[in-house]
Amino acid sequence: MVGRRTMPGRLTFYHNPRSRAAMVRWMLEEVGAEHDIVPIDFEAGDNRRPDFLTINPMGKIPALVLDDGTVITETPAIIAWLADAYPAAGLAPRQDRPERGSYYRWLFFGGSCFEPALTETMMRKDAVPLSKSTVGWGCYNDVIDTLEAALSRGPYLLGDNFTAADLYIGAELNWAGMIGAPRIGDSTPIQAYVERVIDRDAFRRSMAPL
Ligand SMILES: N[C@@H](CCC(=O)N[C@@H](CS)C(=O)NCC(=O)O)C(=O)O
Repeated sequence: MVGRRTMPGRLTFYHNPRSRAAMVRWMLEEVGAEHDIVPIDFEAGDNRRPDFLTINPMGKIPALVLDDGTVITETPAIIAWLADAYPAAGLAPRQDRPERGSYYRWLFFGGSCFEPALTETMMRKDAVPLSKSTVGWGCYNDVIDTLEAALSRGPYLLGDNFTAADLYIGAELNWAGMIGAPRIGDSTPIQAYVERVIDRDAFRRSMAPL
């Protein structure tokens, strides 16, 4: 296809290990992408400096910049792009496979349902719950019920194969457990899934200090 390359060039990754960027570092390790890391120090205000705001006006990381200057933000978008850009890693079902639909489903579920439901539960503890039929994530308990049902078919969200959707959902569930979110640490299917998902060399490499 005209204008498409098979392998991306060197990537630039804006990173802080105590942030969602940790998921992208794991994904970069999974696919073996050549990249440079630009550390972002929140305390020093790096993410609010004008040069960074030209990359992401939201002042947030992770951000990935391709060698042609294209900027990708939003963790699941970066993860999905990397899975497609490095097909040899086998972390995304091909577009013509039926699993591709489920793959999109769970990637988007992470960003549009799990994350906001978790935020609502952890940060609005005493607030009146938002209308379940109006907010896109319904409610936290429905989100967790849905994930537990999906994981009970396991070992992975799409069946036998680990995909980038597992990396994202698994990492988010792992993080939710660490911050003491309800129904995570005491859920047998969720804990078994998290342990399975993070038992990977690329995850261990991504945890090494830089
Ligand atoms: N929707 C974004 C959220 C990114 C985000 O909120 N990043 C946080 C760190 S986990 C951040 O950069 N916070 C710094 C700030 O907003 O000042 C994603 O999924 O990547």
